Amino acid sequence: MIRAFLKRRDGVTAVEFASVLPPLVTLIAAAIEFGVSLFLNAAIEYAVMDASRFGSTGAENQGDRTTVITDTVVAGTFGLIPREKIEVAMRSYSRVQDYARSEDFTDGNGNGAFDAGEAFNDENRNGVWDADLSVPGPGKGRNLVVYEVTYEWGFLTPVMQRIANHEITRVQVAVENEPF
Ligand SMILES: [Ca+2]
Ligand SMILES: [Ca+2]
Repeated sequence: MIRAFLKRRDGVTAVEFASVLPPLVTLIAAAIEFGVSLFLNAAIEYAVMDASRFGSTGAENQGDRTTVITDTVVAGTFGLIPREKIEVAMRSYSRVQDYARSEDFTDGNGNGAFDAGEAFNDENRNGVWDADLSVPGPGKGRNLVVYEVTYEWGFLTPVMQRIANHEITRVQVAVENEPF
């Protein structure tokens, strides 16, 4: 196409080129945004792994771990994500195999879901059936901790800014605590 463009320096080619330019620019802008968001996700995963190594010995409290994760994300993304756009949440499971598991129940009416009145095994002894067995916070030794980092990301290129002004992205990393 470029050779044809160079050979034919007439109005027709200029018009043809002008008509492919907007979709081409949009495509390039989308590719840039996609690349940057891949980079940000990788940087956040790295930050969480790094911070969880610091936290997994139990030598500090939840507040410190949150600060370390936030600091590492800010430092690792070259100022692309401002500190106030980052949220860190932690929940922990006493056993690794409890991840994404609900308390066992007897499905009396066979609808595949727990309904009030059906018998259940109250493993955490809180008197109610739980769809998720996690508790908030960084947990104890050998607990599985799920770190969830949410950040609000504004698009870099004007083309994408016209389509949408920001997106909310969530990165989850699960790490097992050291015994402590
Ligand atoms: Ca049921
Ligand atoms: Ca329960």
